[in-house]
Amino acid sequence: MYRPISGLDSPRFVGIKTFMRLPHVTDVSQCDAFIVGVPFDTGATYRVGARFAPEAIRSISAMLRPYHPHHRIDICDRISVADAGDLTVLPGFTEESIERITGQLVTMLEQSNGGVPVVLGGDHTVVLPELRAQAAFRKQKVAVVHFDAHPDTWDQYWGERYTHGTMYRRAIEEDLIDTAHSIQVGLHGTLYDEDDWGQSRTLGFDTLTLRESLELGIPATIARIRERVGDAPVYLSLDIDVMDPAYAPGTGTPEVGGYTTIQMQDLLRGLGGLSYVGFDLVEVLPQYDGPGQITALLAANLCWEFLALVALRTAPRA
Ligand SMILES: [Mn+2]
Repeated sequence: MYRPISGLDSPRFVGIKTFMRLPHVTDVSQCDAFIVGVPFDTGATYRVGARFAPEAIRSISAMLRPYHPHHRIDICDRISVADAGDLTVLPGFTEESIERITGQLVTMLEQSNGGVPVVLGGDHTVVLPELRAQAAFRKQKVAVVHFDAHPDTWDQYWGERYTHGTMYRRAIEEDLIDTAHSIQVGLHGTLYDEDDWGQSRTLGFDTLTLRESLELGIPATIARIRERVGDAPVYLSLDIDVMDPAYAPGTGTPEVGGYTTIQMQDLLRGLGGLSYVGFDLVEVLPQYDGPGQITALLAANLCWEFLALVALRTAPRA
């Protein structure tokens, strides 16, 4: 059973930076969940630099403690979590990277017998190999809860079909997503066309724009997500650009008018009890981050909420 080094035992600035001061392992067979970096950013259409996100998130994640005061659980009493390091990627070679990321994730899913990966992106392209790996391991498609400013269901950018703005369309074409139980939440920002959001609904996603979500309120947004997902195995993917740039300036394609930190904490805290198979936190760009590493700090804390969601579905160990 892996758990983090406590800041009561040694100061939190001491030591090599793994996520939350968890043990670094190369074998995830003893993990209920594992942190894994996927530092791939060749799929980005504007700013690049998410390849440096895993190290930035890990660095500030030394601040995290194991007890969750809202859920009233010690996350690490309930689940064994370790930091599995980073996957190998090929910068500049998107399709080859997707193949390699898929293979490495399948190995980890097999080794951990379905342990839950919490992926530190990387740009959002990495969701395609994540979903390919889940489908290969589970022999079934999974539902997706997708928090993002953007639908990421465009068909192509400049004739290129594999980018961080097109991979949800590719995933649906490959029949990796149970769209009937999937939802995109938080869509906002300027569009190319009136149909930019409608194309996601045409492909089968339910959608809640940021405005619709705020008009419903957070509790009703939670209810809409829970009702949509039901009992389906579900992958939760969070693009940090769903947040307002005031809270998360360090991202590749920022859009003004997103969620606040507290709204997103409340959303995630309302989503316990779903059948999670994996998570990702993508599109953090440390070189555009604000003072105090606020984007990386937020990202680390949202990943901690993901671990709590894994812990909530698991009974305490004897
Ligand atoms: Mn995205």
